[in-house]
Amino acid sequence: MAPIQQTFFEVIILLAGLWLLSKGVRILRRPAKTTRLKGPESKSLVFGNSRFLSSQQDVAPVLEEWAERYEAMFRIPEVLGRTTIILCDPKAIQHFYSKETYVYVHDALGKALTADILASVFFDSAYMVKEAWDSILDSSENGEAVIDVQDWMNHVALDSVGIGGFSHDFGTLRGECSTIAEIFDSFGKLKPTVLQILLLVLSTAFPVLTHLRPSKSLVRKFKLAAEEISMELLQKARKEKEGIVEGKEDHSIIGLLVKAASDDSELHMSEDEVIAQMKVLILAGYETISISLTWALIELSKNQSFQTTLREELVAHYSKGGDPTYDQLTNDLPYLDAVVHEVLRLHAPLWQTNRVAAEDDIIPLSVPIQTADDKTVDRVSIAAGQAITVPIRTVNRSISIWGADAKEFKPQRWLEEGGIQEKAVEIRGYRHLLTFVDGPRTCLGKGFALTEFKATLSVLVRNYTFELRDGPDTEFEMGKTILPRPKVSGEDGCRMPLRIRRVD
Ligand code: HEM
Ligand SMILES: *[C@@H]1O[C@H](CO)[C@@H](O)[C@H](O)[C@H]1NC(C)=O
Ligand SMILES: *[C@@H]1O[C@H](CO)[C@@H](O)[C@H](O)[C@H]1NC(C)=O
Ligand SMILES: CC(=O)N[C@H]1CO[C@H](CO)[C@@H](O)[C@@H]1O
Repeated sequence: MAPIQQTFFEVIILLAGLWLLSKGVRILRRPAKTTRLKGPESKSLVFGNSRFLSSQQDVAPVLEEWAERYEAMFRIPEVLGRTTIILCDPKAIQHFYSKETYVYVHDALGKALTADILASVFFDSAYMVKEAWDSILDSSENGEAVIDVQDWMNHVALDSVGIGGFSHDFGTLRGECSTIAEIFDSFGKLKPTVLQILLLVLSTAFPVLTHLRPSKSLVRKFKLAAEEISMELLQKARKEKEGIVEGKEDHSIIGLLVKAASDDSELHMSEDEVIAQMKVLILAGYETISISLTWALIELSKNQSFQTTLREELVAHYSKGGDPTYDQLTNDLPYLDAVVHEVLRLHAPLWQTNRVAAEDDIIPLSVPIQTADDKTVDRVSIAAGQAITVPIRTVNRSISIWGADAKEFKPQRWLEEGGIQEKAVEIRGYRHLLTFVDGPRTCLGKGFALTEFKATLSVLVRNYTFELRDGPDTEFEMGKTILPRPKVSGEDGCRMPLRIRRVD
């Protein structure tokens, strides 16, 4: 940004801040009782460190370095004098997640999501990808093709969440256009405009504005499209329930929710609540899965030995019969399981959880820290209103927690005895990972996600070899969509070109 623009921004933001202050918003007030923690100096009077952090490609190493330089619990100055506290201490994180309150709607959605997952939905999607790739390879002369796997994984993720989530076939794998898919795609192609950058910075100060990121009109379009689809699906599900549509019972997540919404049920979910949950499903189940699958294919392409080991395990399994069942995906394919968990550890699609303390609290620590006043403490007071962040990505890749090879993709660590360091075992989340978050607010789609992840990889890796288009030295960077996505450094859009061949 040019210096003049920068000054202009600072003035605008200062004015906006002063205006809100005059409206009685208590943003400059430092929470009175929060323990004074160490942390980096403020880089800007107005922005604190917010703009510095949002200009970073990857904040994880920055936060890891700060945790090392200051303490495993430290504070960051943010916009207009606010602060955020960052938790990297396992005990503190466990306390933080376990304290969250249960929300009632979650309960119903959670039950529906864990009911019985039909792996066949995911195999159907995977075989549709196979069909499409086979026909691409059939028309290529040398039996190889470069394809954008990111785009294909978008289709897999959207179609699967549509069918598994609410019996709706978006049909993107068959080449149908979906408004939802187009909207998500356009997030990836956007270069942020000046206004969006401004909103981004403001939204870190005023969480009300968060929904304006990254583009207000796109977000509104998304909401409308999701509502339209939701209404349609709801009506369909209702008809099915009343027996107007014949055929088999609807086992989709939303089908189960609609049943929960019936009047004689104790749940009494309103139509609006069901629609809200469908939107959550599309948002929560689309980007996350698509990004993880893309990363899995990248990691397997970077080092062929991982790919070969995984393929051998799959071929051996398939030689005994057809597609693995849900139980087999969970229990009988240890290397597949290790690959999936290593991808989730290194490439957690959600980088952090942000919360504001609803009431005063005391957070215990596993290792005592020094406060800014040079006192040694093993617990930290938090005043209501204090913003707190758990940097999922930082903790998962932290050298102090995972060991010297923390930044390497190493599926073996999940299989070897003692492969997981003692400190990592203290992280109580699913398999010591924070990727799905711990406690009452844990990801409700974890089983759905793991099954989809494994089913898709098992078919694709069994049938194709993957290589990076430009060889093993390809550099990657993070593209900004709704969540950060991998892309080839310096290229436009969020594409991930890989060279595929059939396995003979
Ligand atoms: C690799 C894939 C996924 C990852 C890493 C992931 C991660 C997460 C995380 C970290 C949260 C907690 C967010 C927070 O409270 O701050 C969450 C919430 C949730 N996830 Fe997932 N998720 C994944 C896939 C899915 C899928 C496939 C579904 C559904 C089909 C799903 C459904 C949900 C729902 C319903 C919530 C609760 C949302 C809310 O509290 O409003 N997730 N997920
Ligand atoms: C690939 O992974 C194997 C197994 O961990 C390792 O021995 C090998 O050095 C790796 N190769 C490269 C190029 O990183
Ligand atoms: C492709 O994978 C399926 C299992 O998903 C397997 O049955 C089939 O034989 C594979 N085809 C080739 C050509 O390897
Ligand atoms: C956040 C975090 O765990 N940081 C650690 C990174 O690794 C160094 C070196 O092992 C530790 O000192 C930090 O505490």
